[in-house]
Amino acid sequence: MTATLDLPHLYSGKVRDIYELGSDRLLFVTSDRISAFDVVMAEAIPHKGRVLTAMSAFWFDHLSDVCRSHLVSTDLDELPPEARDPELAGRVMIVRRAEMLRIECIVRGYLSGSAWKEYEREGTMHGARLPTGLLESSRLPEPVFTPSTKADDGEHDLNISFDEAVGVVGKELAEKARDVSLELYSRGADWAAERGIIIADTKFELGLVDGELVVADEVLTPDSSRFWPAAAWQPGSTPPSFDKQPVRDYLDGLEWDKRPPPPPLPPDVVSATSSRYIEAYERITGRSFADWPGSAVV
Ligand code: Q0Z
Repeated sequence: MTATLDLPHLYSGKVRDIYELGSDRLLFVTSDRISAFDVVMAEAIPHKGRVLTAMSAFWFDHLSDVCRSHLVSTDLDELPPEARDPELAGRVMIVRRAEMLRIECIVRGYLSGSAWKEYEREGTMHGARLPTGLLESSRLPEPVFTPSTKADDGEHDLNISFDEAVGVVGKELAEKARDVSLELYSRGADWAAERGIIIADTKFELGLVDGELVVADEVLTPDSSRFWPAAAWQPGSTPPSFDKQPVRDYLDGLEWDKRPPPPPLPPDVVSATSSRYIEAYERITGRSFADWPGSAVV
């Protein structure tokens, strides 16, 4: 499924690959791969790469008054002819090459994951005291910017204080990054909440293009955020993730030590997961996924 493109390769993540398109542009290709418990599954989730691409494109446009983005085009026809593989339709993004900030801009609206673990132990989140009596998955009094530094491959990112973020990117940029991240999250989370999806937390990757701050990478997708079905949210427990729940449920019922190789996923788990991704896209955008490029490709 990974098309080996005849372009200079720049990076690969678990589910995405970046190629160079000249000196100031990059090509993002999002695959249908899925990870659970930090392990990439053997099976692809049909349409997942296209859903994530479509959702990021929606948010970039919807939130363009908050911050410009790196997105130039999702149109396959704008690629060099030799790269126009129909198999890539709907899951490519031509982007401006940015000078990436060396911090991860995380915003949390709900108490979950590592933030909940810290609060449980210390009564703090990211070192700052929170009100007592919050539960796992509680909504925070207000969204909080909790930056981290990019760790080396395979390592977990490290939480840093706002002052440490200032040390990495400077005061002016750190303040801009914080303000933009909080506004992107608040606007996106309010929008999604009206459509039955809680975005509990998210990670933005910001960069500079010609000295201007832009939002890069993917934005407010299930892969960069925790999406919860609002109907299943109940403080005191962790709701199922909107998208990966069929995979998690299946894996939880097995005796697997969460180390590669992953167990094979049954076809019904794969197709239920695919449907969940498409449902998240359609709920958030109000658009039919059938209208996104590549749907007709067999
Ligand atoms: C994004 C990442 C991925 C591994 C670099 N517009 C940009 N200009 C320059 N660099 C980047 C971007 Cl978005 C950039 N990442 C994150 C994405 C695989 C790492 F698909 N790294």
